[in-house]
Formats: sequence, structure tokens, C-alpha cells
Amino acid sequence: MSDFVMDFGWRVYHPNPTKPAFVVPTGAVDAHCHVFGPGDLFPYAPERKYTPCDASKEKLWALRDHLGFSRNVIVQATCHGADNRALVDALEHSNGLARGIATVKRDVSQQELEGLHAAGVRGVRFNFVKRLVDKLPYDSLEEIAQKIAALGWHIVIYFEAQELPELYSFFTCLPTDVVVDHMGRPDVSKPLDGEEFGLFLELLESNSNFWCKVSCPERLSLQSSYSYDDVIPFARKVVETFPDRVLWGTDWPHPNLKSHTPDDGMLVDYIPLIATTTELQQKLLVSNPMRLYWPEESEES
Ligand code: 0GY
Repeated sequence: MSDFVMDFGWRVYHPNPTKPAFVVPTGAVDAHCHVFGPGDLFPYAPERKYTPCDASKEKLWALRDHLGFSRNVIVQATCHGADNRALVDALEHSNGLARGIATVKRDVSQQELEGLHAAGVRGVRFNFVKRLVDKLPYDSLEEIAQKIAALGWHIVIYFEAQELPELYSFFTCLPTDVVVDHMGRPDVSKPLDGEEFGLFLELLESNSNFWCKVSCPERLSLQSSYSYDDVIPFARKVVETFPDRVLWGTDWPHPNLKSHTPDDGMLVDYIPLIATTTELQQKLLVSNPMRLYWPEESEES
């Protein structure tokens, strides 16, 4: 039994997601998901802002198979801080079918980075969402960026749309490929062609090293239904404008989502609504993530 008690109001992931009607292309990658704990083996970080439910690697593999996916990119979540042991354990038990995005501190050694690389880590995450982390000084992040650039890794950034004007110049100076989580969390009640989303599109347009995860309609939607209709135009715009730099992920087990429990099968059925041709689906789910995370196996590199 773990000593860690999940936060009040936290929802456990869907116990029995539907089988999606949409059949994903062969070799599809779920490019944004997490493993949590189990807390008795891999304790949650003392500085965490929430305590999740345990979400094991075995459950993640089972979901992958149920949804018809082949591979995962596991992203270190803030509840584990910069302790990447649960992530590394999952990668080492994935038979090479998972890659990882870690969180590291500025004093991380070259030896530690090489160990993470050997396990399958290919990037670090910088999180700017205020409810999730205490602010880190830019010079600390810049130091990490320089260290990981040498390994050919990239940086995943997570921020909310209203913060983009302040963060913009820091982001565009980053020396690696940069992957934006969840479309930079747009306020989808604002117009698609308005100033806020316009700045995000400009970030992608002017910086060819920037990629975008068109994930998390369940987080961004302001509707009470499971259809997430209000997010579709935003994701579709990004997929159609930048077809070679988009990724998709389930975000299982959906941390901090209190409004409802997403059905991962229904999330997969959302994909053809935002990537409407087989060519766009192939890029989103296979060619793009393979180029970024498994370049040695990618047909395009
Ligand atoms: C996500 C989103 C969230 C949490 C984290 O690292 C995290 O704790 O990313 C969130 O609360 O919006 O991508 O899982």
C-alpha cells in the first residue's frame, strides 16, 4: 500500500475506455502520456502541487494495445519533480517502444544525462504553468538547454496562452527543437483568428524548429459534452497549417482534470475530426513522432 493519498476531487483514469471506431495507422505513436508511481516504489516529489492516483507502466501498455497504438512518449509530470526513476523504469521495460521526456535540474551531470539517454530519454520539459510549478529562473533553464542540446535532445514547453507574450523571446532563443504541449493552451472562447491564437500561430510560422502537440481537447474544451467541438477548429488549423510538425497524445491518465473522466477511446475518435485525410493522419500519428523520437527507424530521416 502506498503512503500517498490521491488528492480530493482527483479522478482515476477511465477503467474501461471504449474501443475507438477510428483505426489508427500502423505504427501510431501516443506522443504525450505519463506514468505515476506506483508511489510505494517511486515516491512522489515533496515539492509537488498535487498527488495523483498511481498509473503504472503496465496499465499504459494495456491502453496502448487497446487503442491500437504501437509506441508511447512518456512525459515526466510535475508530481515526480526531477526524480525520473518511474519514467526510466517504464522506458527500460518498454522493449524500445517508449521514449521519454525528463525533468532535470541545472546541476545535472553529463553522466546522468547519458544514463537517461541510454534509457530512451530524448528531451526535457520546461513547465511554466503557475498552478503546477514554482517559477524557475531563465538562466537555469538556459543552462539546461545548452547541456541537452549537445545530446541532440529537444525541449518540451508547457504554458498557458496568456503567458506567451512574456515568454515569446525566451522561447525563440532556445537552441534545440521545441515541442509545445496542448497548443499552448488557447482560450477557445476567443476567436480562432484573434490576437491570442494569432501569436501562437506566428510562433510556429516564424520558427521552423517549433512543433505542436494538438492534444488535450478534454482540458481545453469549455463544453460539458465529450465531443470537444469548440477545440476542433483550433487543432484543425494547426494540423493543416503545419502538417509536418504536429504530434498527438492521449495525456493518460489525465492529471488534474476534475470536470470529467475522459474516455480514451473517444479521444482517439476525435483524431479524424482534426486530421481529416489519411495523409494528415499518417504524419500526425506516425511519420512526425518517428522522425522526432525514433529517427534511426524513421523512413524519412
Ligand atoms: C498534462 C497536463 C497537466 C499536468 C502536468 O506535469 C504535470 O503535472 O503536465 C495539467 O495539469 O494541465 O500534460 O498532463
